[in-house]
Amino acid sequence: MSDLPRGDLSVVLGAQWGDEGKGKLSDILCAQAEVCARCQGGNNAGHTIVVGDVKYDFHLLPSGLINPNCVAFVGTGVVVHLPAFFEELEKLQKKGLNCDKRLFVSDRCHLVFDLHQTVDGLKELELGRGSIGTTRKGIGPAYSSKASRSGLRIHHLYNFEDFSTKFRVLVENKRKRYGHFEYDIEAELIRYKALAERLRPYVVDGVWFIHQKIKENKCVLVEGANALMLDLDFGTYPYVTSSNTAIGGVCTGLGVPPNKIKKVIGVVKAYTTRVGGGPFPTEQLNDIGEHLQTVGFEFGVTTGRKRRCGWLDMVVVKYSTMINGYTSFNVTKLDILDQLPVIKVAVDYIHNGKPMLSFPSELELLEEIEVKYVELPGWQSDISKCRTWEELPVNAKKYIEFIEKESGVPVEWIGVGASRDAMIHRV
Ligand code: 2SA
Ligand code: GDP
Ligand code: MG
Repeated sequence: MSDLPRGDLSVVLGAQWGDEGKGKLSDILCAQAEVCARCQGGNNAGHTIVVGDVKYDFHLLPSGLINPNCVAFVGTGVVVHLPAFFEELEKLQKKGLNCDKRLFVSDRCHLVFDLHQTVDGLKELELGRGSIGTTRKGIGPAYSSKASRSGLRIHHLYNFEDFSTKFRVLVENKRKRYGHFEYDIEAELIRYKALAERLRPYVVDGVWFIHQKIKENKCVLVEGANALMLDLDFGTYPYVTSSNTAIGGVCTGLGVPPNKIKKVIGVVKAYTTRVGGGPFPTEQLNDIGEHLQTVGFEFGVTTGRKRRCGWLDMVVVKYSTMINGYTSFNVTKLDILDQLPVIKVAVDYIHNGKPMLSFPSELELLEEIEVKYVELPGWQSDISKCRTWEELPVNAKKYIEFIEKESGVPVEWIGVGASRDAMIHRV
């Protein structure tokens, strides 16, 4: 087990378009971490963790909950749909997790209402063929309310008269913009009054809470959701989510200074997947894509949608590395490449005969590029039982070393299967 720093933050971030396996690594590291915090996103996220015969799906709550010694914290930058919060908690409890006194939520978190989910659907309809392909969990509209200063935060629930006034204004403003839609305001207010009381034991001053843990010299792990290429500023805008999924989101979402971040582990799937709309230069709309989708069982954890699949893209990984400053990588799902005789990796985007400097801002340019690949030999053997670097076939080692050489980032962890133990740790 790698040593996580005490009194400082370690961060797990997705380096591509999400679903790299952040949940699995977070769970493993939470054997050591005493606090597992989410800092952005909401229940659009989907993190699957397999422990023995039990499969857990996390959406809004931190994966650290599986480990009984770990406290879970939903930080300020997360947008919280309260019915989903309790639904997920109940599901986990039914699976035998005791979450008593170890789940906390920041009083400054913005709330996602069913209203935001309705608007999410209406916006997608308006966009038609150019729709983003959101999870329809109301994430974008909730962050829009926050940015336009008309959102409601958890602490507002405890001054219910004021909350009710603000809530009515919020609904009416959305009706002005989208036309009348059915929404029973009074019934919703009754529901939220009860939800507020149910939530009370979980609510903490989010800034004080995280700083207290730091002061107590606790080992704190931040579990990123979504991924760099879905970041609101640095992703493939507008085909992104509405939060800062990059390293900056850790500071803004928890209220901690950057000098408290000591370790940033980038999770890189050994190939690339994307769910929803938007550009994907190495996508394989052919037998290879289907092979990766089927063997990798690439379905959305939140929506059940099929994920689009393609080759590993080092242009993306290097761009992601510049922004997030990874101290090491976890390469996941290497086992999914087991059967392939040849594996391709994108190393450059060629535009007008020249390699582009990096991943471009203008998505239109991506339609004019040619992707330059290198071909690496496959290993064509089952690596799912390998538990040490030495046990990996030589071509699998070469694949990992190629990623290290191209990115300049050491690969510390290698995933060879879905279960918790199917991980190689290079020390
Ligand atoms: P949203 O709902 O506003 O955040 O959608 C905006 C874009 O962000 C993508 N997005 C995701 N991409 C990968 N995984 C996510 N979580 C689930 C999973 C997704 C699922 O783990 O599989 O079940 O479909 C996630 N959440 C948001 C989304 O596809 C849009 O492209
Ligand atoms: P996250 O959103 O980044 O946490 O990833 P997801 O949970 O959405 O998707 C990753 C999927 O791959 C999950 O079903 C994991 O159980 C699975 N997984 C993670 N690592 C590995 C691995 O190394 N090999 C295999 N075969 N599956 C993995
Ligand atoms: Mg996921």
